[in-house]
Amino acid sequence: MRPPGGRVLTVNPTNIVWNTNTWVEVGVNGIEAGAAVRLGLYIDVDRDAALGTNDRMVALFNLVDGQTNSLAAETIVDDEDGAADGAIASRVSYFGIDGVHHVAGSYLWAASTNGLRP
Ligand SMILES: [Ca+2]
Ligand SMILES: [Ca+2]
Repeated sequence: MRPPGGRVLTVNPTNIVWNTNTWVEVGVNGIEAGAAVRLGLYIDVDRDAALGTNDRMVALFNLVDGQTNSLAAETIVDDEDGAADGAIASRVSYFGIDGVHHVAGSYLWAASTNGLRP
């Protein structure tokens, strides 16, 4: 049974300077307990702050509510809370300023339980 309030995707922080080394927390709430979620990061090519057909995916994470990674690696994106509780608390490493996540630009996060785009 889906909790009341609907699905919510949260991102913190929502803006970083290109040379910042940090974690970006991405949360998905209001899903079925134990649900699989596809979490995508898109470059907002037309910079309209909305996911459209011109925007391109640059990262995709397949997550399951309640599953952490078997390697116990901090940098592998998973459900940090480890509980099948209808919420995924993930975090993405933005450490290492030569990484692709540090390319200056506008990005969008999207989450879906049944496909790449919500
Ligand atoms: Ca767009
Ligand atoms: Ca969870």
